[in-house]
Amino acid sequence: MHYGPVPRFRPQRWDLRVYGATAGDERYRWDWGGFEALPRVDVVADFHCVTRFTVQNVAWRGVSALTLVEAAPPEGAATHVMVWAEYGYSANLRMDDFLRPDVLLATHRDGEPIEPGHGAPVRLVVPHLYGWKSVKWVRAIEYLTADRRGFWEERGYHNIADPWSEQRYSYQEEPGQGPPLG
Ligand SMILES: Nc1nc2c(c(=O)[nH]1)N[C@H]1C(S)=C(S)[C@@H](COP(=O)(O)O)O[C@H]1N2
Ligand SMILES: [Mo]
Repeated sequence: MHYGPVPRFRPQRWDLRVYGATAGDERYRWDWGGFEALPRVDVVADFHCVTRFTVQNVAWRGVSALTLVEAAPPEGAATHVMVWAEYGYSANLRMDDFLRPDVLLATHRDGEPIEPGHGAPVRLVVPHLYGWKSVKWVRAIEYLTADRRGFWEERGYHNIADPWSEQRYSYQEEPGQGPPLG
């Protein structure tokens, strides 16, 4: 399930960038070879789609968000991240949600490279939040010092997206759970 076309993966052109509120205003960039050289983790997790289905016990493999943040440290004031995909799709996350140990930039699902329609070559997996936070075709991470709404969070979906509290829609947000809607 996604908005817009499925991008074609061209390894020579692909990169992953980290920018925004980094320590010392550094900018980071990994090309495909550099990204493939990062250490891998395995995570088994359920996947919760907002339209109520849950896929259980998916085996993901990829680079832990913690590994990426250690390699590209944020400044102390960074509170949130915006995860950017091809074609401008985005999702915002609290830094604490991004840094949960089972959050990863996945390259493999159940032992196979992720399929193009499911986010190849790299997708975010955030098992503890609704599926629209699990950005497919990730190309950049932006560190933020104030929260900002991503693609669906601007269009009526909940800013936090915790499935255990059924945080589906922005009208359910309590004061302080998200920036004002534009
Ligand atoms: N780049 C991008 N990532 C995206 C989306 C999208 O439209 N574009 N849709 C999200 C939504 S709403 C869901 S439910 C999941 C679906 O992931 P799947 O297609 O692998 O099941 O991807 C999420 N990631
Ligand atoms: Mo979704």
